[in-house]
Amino acid sequence: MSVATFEARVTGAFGRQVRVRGPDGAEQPARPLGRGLGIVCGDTVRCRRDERHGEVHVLEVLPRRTALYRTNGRGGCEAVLANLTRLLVVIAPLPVPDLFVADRYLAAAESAHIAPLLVLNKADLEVAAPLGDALSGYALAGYQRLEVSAASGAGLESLRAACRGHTAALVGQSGVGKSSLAAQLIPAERIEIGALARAEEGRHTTTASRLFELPGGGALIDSPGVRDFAPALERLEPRSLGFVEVERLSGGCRFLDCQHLREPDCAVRAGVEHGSMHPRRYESYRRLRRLQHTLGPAHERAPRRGS
Ligand SMILES: Nc1nc2c(ncn2[C@@H]2O[C@H](COP(=O)(O)OP(=O)(O)O)[C@@H](O)[C@H]2O)c(=O)[nH]1
Ligand SMILES: [Mg+2]
Ligand SMILES: [Zn+2]
Repeated sequence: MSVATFEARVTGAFGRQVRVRGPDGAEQPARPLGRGLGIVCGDTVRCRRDERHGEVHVLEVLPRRTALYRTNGRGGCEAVLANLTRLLVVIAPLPVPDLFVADRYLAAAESAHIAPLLVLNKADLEVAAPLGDALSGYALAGYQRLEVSAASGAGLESLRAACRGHTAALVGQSGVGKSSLAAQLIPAERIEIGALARAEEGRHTTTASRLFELPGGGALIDSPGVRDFAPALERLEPRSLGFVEVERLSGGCRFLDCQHLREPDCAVRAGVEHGSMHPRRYESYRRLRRLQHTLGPAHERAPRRGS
């Protein structure tokens, strides 16, 4: 007896609760067969329909084109989203931005070869001087920026164009307006807005990333907001940790393995002094290096047993 299998796209994964969209376009729950498949939103999976129980089983995860990785609680590396071709790093004047989060997403995207785009939402609100200054740092690094407003509709056409044909994901702090933007781009879907604001008041939440088909082709993932994002450090470019301007400048450093901290003749530090890298971005880079030093060697020298 042969049982037909089919390929499907994972539209949501939360623990062992997985949703897939099959070739017929219908979204349905699916059950992973076996543990440790590590299915994430955006994955392509091979499925089989179990007619007797009226279920869909996930048999395997097909090779990923790209993956966004983070450090999990145990210092290990885990995929968060798969097969992205664009990362929309969303920031806003309110809530008060933590740009280190944005920097880390940008670094992870760069290292994973996912095209990043900085999206300044809530363009209807005033940009305070410190944010304006930080934005100039991103421009200096070479990041393209879209200014949009989910509230007024400004800039949404450009955002739509930037997503067309891509598998794009909206990431960033809670409250910046990721779900509001997703709701604008996919009006046919019911997307909950402000859901995480409530979750942060202490309730547990089952909010997970969700993938939607874009009307003009392509897919958009709305991801839950985060307070922090720790990229998987072993996946970052060793020389620059995924900071594009560090990558550019580091060619001039005296040492090939320069970490751009205290080494003599460091072209990156010189670049910061001469205004070719924004000091805030450099501070962000240093923090990520420090995180690498705290997590990295300790983790290698003393592997935890039994965990
Ligand atoms: N003023 C303004 N508020 C917005 C805009 N976009 C979203 N918001 C508000 O910001 C809050 C958080 O939005 P939400 O989409 O849930 O953010 P998320 O946590 O990033 O998904 C909600 O109260 C939205 O109404 C915008 O463009 N301008
Ligand atoms: Mg949201
Ligand atoms: Zn250097």
